[in-house]
Amino acid sequence: MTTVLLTGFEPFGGDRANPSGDAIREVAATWSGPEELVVEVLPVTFAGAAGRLRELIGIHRPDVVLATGLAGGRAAVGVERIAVNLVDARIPDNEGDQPIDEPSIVGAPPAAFATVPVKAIAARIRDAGIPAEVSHTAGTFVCNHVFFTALDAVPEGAVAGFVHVPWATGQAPAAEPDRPGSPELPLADIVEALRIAVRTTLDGAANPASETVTGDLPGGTLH
Ligand code: PCA
Repeated sequence: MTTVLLTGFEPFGGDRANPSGDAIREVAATWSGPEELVVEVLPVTFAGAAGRLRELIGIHRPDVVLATGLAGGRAAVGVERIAVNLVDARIPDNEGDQPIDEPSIVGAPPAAFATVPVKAIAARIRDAGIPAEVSHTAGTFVCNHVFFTALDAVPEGAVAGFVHVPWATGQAPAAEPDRPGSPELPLADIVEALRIAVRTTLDGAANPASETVTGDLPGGTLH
């Protein structure tokens, strides 16, 4: 049985909501298989999140690990291409920890590439009419830490990736005189984008040559 581990995050930074957690619950509620889908909402803590992810990978031995989180301020779903071995927290996590300039995993290489087909995922999400892009930084907070951990912990032969999502409609913090409001996407679009990300990864795993179809699309940035 093919198993997919899909994670999201709880709210953090004083926010009331986190669309990644809401969306993965909805993906699970509407999942019709045939693969087994395991979902879990992770804590936004450096101490807890990566350890829990390793535990889940050990229990379920997934073929695909897709972690997701909120990137408030982004307008498009971001399929992350690179995890860096760096923690530099601009704000405290949900336990008040704020590690600065530490490795995500001591002794590991400086960075790792996602092993899910990032360009194919972004292209298929866009084909569904939902804004999506390949992103080249997942930041240096808990999301990047979990992404880097997923790539380190994933079982031999399995793949891992990370998808950042914008705010869901009605959830972004209100605009202030010195700060514009953040872009939002309907939660249903975020749910659909994550479903497409999982399905595209499963299709890619079943047919590795399929990535070449979108592998030569430009997906980089000039700066
Ligand atoms: N976003 C944060 C952590 C949890 C989340 O949903 C991040 O991008 O690091």
